[in-house]
Amino acid sequence: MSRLSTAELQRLDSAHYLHPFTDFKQLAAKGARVITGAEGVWLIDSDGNRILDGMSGLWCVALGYGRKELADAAYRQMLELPYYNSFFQCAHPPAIELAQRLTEVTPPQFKHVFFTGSGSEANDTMVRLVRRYWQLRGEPARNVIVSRWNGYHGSTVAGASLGGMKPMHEQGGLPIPGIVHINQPYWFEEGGDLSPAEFGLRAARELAAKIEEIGPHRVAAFIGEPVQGAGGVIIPPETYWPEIQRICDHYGILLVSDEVICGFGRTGSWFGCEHFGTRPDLMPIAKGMSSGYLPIGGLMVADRVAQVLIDKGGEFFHGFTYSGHPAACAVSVACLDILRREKVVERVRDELAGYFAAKWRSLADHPLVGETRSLGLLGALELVPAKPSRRFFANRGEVGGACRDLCVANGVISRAVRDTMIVAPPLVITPAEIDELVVRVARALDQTAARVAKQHWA
Ligand code: PXG
Repeated sequence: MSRLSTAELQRLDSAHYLHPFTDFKQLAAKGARVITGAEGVWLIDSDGNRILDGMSGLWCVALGYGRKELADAAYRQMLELPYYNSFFQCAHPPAIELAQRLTEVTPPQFKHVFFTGSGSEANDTMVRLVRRYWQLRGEPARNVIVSRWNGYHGSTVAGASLGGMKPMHEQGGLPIPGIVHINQPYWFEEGGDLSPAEFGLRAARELAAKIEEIGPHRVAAFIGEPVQGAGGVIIPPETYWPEIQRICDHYGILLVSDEVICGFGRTGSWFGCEHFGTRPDLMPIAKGMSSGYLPIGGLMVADRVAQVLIDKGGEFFHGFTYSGHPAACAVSVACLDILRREKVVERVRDELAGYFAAKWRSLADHPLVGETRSLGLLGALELVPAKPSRRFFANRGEVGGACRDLCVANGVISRAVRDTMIVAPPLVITPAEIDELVVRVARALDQTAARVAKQHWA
């Protein structure tokens, strides 16, 4: 298949393949970028270009491409037992081993996991499990889950409902009942004249106000990403998460930390909740769990929740054909081995995060850049028409889109969320490759500035 020319691949692609999150008509006119190979942090496209993958695929390829050990783990497991399920009181060694190993790397309250095939399924599982928990506790009226505008929790019906992406809600009558949203802790856009610390408290206290509005006896849980990823690498002020934790404790509601992006070292801690000092009851996980080599996700369940589900008995009518898929579990175990052996998380925390932060911050001098921010190996730039100001371009999104295309033309993948440019490179990136990433983004910024001037965007 890869022997076909780029033009032929693009023709077949637009003839038959409906891509995720894509304007099909626009893509057919333009032709897809076809990626044919990859090594380390570098992608290779069908024309032989080498592109630095500043997004780790979709935030998942933490260990970089071409890891033979992960491929071998899948191969060996596929020969031994390619598939069996965990329904009907069955189990198999890779799922058992992974379940135990996950409890070694997650915070101490977690000793149980429910496996899924993706982050979206992990969040669907969360909704059903949280509601069952409160039923078993004799409080079935507690079924409302509070989430945030511009959060992202997946694309299934429950995942997209939990997410706060209005365009997703508009396509298909979402959110489903029992899911409500509060504002996000996005100081750059919504902080007004408040300091980040004041704004963080105000954003968190919207949770208390929402709980009072709904009725405390009806609220089951609050969900948030430690750092909003798809929403634009929104790093909340330091005051935000401690106040959220306090409010959850005060009202006795469950705290769900969606670690699909932040988990497994992305922030420089094993899990984002550890960086921000919260004690979640549930953690959806995926992506870095297998470094993206095979699809797998899960829901970590804290003891106080798991114990109710176990002690009260009765069947939990939920699960997927591929819950705990043996090959995916074997890859995930191998992935955890590498993370530990190579001290990947410690290296992000002690070496790479600081190096990346300094380099990334240097882009703040660029005339288009209104703010730089980073945490671990997550970075964002806000593109603005005038400095110093937190005002966005009138044609919001167009400048970001242009910058993203120019990044690719300069051999680096960065993602545009409206006019916020974001990166999340593999956790195994070297300092020299960080230099290269920043040089390429800087070049794209210069070219974007030239286009902004030419088009009189303001
Ligand atoms: N939770 C979070 C926090 C996520 O970021 C999901 C759940 C859903 O996971 P699955 O495996 O079902 O996709 C995600 C996924 C983007 C982008 O463009 C982000 C995600 C997925 C696809 C694209 O930023 N995040």
